[in-house]
Amino acid sequence: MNPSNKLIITAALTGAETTKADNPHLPITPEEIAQAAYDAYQAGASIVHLHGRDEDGAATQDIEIYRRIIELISTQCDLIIQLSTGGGVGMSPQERGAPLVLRPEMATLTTGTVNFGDGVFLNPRSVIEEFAAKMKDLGIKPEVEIFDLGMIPTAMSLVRKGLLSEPIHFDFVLGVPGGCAATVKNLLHMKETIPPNATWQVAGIGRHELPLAVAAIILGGHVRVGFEDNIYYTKGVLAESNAQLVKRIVRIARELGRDIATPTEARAILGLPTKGGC
Ligand code: KMH
Ligand code: ZN
Repeated sequence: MNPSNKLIITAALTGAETTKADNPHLPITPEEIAQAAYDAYQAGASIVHLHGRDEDGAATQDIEIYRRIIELISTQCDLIIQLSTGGGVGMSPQERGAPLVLRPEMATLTTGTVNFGDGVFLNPRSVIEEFAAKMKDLGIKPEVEIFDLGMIPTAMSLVRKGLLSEPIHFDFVLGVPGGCAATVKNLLHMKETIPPNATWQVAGIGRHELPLAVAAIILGGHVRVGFEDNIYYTKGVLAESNAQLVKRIVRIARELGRDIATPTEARAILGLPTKGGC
């Protein structure tokens, strides 16, 4: 199979908003997050999207916590590590951008402001440019997070300003209350709006995670699943682990004729430098 046709699965393990009260299997400590990452890797994930939590379970962008998580994951496997610069709603840009000094292979870059439930995920132009410039300086590949349509032209304006390099990797996050609705029509429109050389994945929120993932598999995109976006396996039944959500995507993708990218293959697809396996 042409490796570029392979499916990249990102596991968004923890997020900033989900709590253990929502799903007791949510990984919170660095040890739990690293174990969840390894299990997701064994299930077929090639990227992990990480958020830190403090000892009380609250979202944190503490560098030492991220450092510990990265160290624990990297000694076990060659997963592509992607850190969040979104953090949690209400965090300052300084706090959100702090983990970039760890020079992960990837980090998120949201190119616009969006209502986020009762909060506002604030991304003024100055913050977007600051994060993009920092990632460029440090050699970090951004995953451009698109919560609404207007964020795509903003990303393209960063290319014109020399702050973002093509090919861009987009993540269409659909179904956040306040953001773009999680419909296949919206997904198709976004896919058709980005440059042909871009790569893209979908992260459907809640019950939209699975149907949009299947649409992305069919449309040649990539998929993100995990407790950050969805805590259920089926209606009313909590997922037991992030790996369980990954495994289902692997099964469906294979049935639909898409094999699963290893981290090495995912690096090739995304244009990341190669790295030793484990
Ligand atoms: N927690 C959301 C407000 C990202 O990781 O970059 C933002 C978020 C996006 O999760
Ligand atoms: Zn996130």
